[in-house]
Amino acid sequence: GLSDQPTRRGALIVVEGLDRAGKSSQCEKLCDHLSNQKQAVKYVRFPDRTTPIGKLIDSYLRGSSQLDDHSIHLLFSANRWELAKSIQDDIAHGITVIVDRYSYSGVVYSAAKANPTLSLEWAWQPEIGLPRPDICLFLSISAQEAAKRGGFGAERYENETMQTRVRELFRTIFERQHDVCIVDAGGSFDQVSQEILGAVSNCMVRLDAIGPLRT
Ligand code: DGP
Ligand code: NA
Ligand code: NA
Repeated sequence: GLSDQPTRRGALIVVEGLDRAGKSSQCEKLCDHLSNQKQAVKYVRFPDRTTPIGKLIDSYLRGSSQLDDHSIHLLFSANRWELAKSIQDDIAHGITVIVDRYSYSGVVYSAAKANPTLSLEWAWQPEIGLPRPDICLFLSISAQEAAKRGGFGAERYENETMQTRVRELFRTIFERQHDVCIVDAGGSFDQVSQEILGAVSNCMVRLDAIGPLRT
């Protein structure tokens, strides 16, 4: 009977982009949209600053502590690993998980530091085996557009030099990546959101064909 049907799994949706690209408000809109369609949905944001590891990251980002580039890189990755099991479980139970920043931010922000022993390749290693997104939406804005959206905050990485390197590295890795959907985030909120909703609904249709959550 119908009750024997396995639950259709949820999707793993990742939203990436520069600071001020509009990730968080677009994630909120996407959550609302899916909830309105009676889809179970959860929002996860990395770094998750509430865990013990997340508190170390928060202190580092606010400049209250100093850490070696490799050490902080591994903490960001550990912060994703500590939530990996719960993300997998939610997805298996039919919940779609929307993730605000993931491994792509992880490798790009660290590699942008141009530390000679912290290459993109090195930075990828601790990400291997994490749940793989069914879709990654990259919210792309130009340097000029970013500047228009207001000044930098006080956190580490919120400066012109870092943001320029981050933008270049995001472009470099996403050129090689096939399962990434590049969204022009320079348009109006509604234009951007329409593009995101369209890409996500295509992904949902393909979900059965994709099969189980990959790593
Ligand atoms: P957010 O809370 O989204 O504003 O992120 C905080 C800052 O940390 C932001 O500048 C991006 C950066 N970031 C996010 N994830 C990672 C990561 O895994 N590694 C590094 N090095 N930086 C990250
Ligand atoms: Na930030
Ligand atoms: Na941000």
